[in-house]
Amino acid sequence: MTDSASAGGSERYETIEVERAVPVALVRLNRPQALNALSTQLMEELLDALRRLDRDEEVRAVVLTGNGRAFAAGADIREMAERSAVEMELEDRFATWDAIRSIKKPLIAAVNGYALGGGCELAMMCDIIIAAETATFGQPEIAIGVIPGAGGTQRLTRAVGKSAAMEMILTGDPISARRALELGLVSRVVAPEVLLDEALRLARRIAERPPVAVRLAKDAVNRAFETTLSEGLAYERRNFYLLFATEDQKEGMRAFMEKRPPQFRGR
Ligand code: DAK
Repeated sequence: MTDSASAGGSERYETIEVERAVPVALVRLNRPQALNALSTQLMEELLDALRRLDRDEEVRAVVLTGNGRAFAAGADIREMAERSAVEMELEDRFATWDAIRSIKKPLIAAVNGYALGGGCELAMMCDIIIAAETATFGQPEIAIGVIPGAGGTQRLTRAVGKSAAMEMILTGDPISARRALELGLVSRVVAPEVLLDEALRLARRIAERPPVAVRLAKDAVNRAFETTLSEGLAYERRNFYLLFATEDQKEGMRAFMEKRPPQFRGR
């Protein structure tokens, strides 16, 4: 089922498209003439859509992709070019970006083309990245006189290690999807024509799993980037115990013992 209207109204957005195909949803960045440059409006619309989908009980995973030949070629350079440091600091556009971290449901980036600068950073804010063979990843900010500002120096370094991150960030040169796979930045590379099918298939597979456990698993994995091993293990354990308070845990374990498929209800 595809139902854009009940996604909260794809028609209300000018720079993204939302397709609700329960139990998953597909969000497309839609400024192809600017290679989906991440303008303030686009980021605000994206956050609004993701928050609505996060609250939508029927949607259990979200795929994010780009229309045209880019996932996103970065933040909108035209919008930033003449800003002063004080204007940038006062506007605090990072608040929108930071808020994406609070989305609880799994986000899968289906990277169809350029994922550069903020585009690469946005992909890295997702939980899983799948790339088309034709995709390229890079942090080219150095070439325009700045550095990554939406997490690139931190998330890329954690994803690919210091040496490869330094190469990419100090040269600004992009890497291919194959290289991104070798480095562990993405989990799969597929032919461009099957990218969306693969991403949606993965989203549907996750959507079969008990939703509360999926959310708490995402939460625990993300904690690994924030804390020490012993604190992370304690955090994992609390989430593990918490799941014994869900009906889905009882259902999952009983279904196993009764040799039948489980019926998860997100409770
Ligand atoms: N911003 C604005 N427009 C862009 C753009 C961008 N990042 N990237 C491409 N475009 C536009 C081009 O200007 C062009 O527009 P027209 O001239 O047709 O009007 C159109 O998209 C097609 O691009 P090209 O003609 O350049 O296409 P090519 O195939 O020749 O080249 C390219 C493709 C991806 C190699 C090239 O477009 C390119 O180098 N783009 C810029 C890549 C880049 O430097 N990205 C990093 C931007 S800095 C922040 C959060 C995040 C960030 C900053 C602040 N806050 C919350 C405050 C992140 C910063 C960045 O990402």
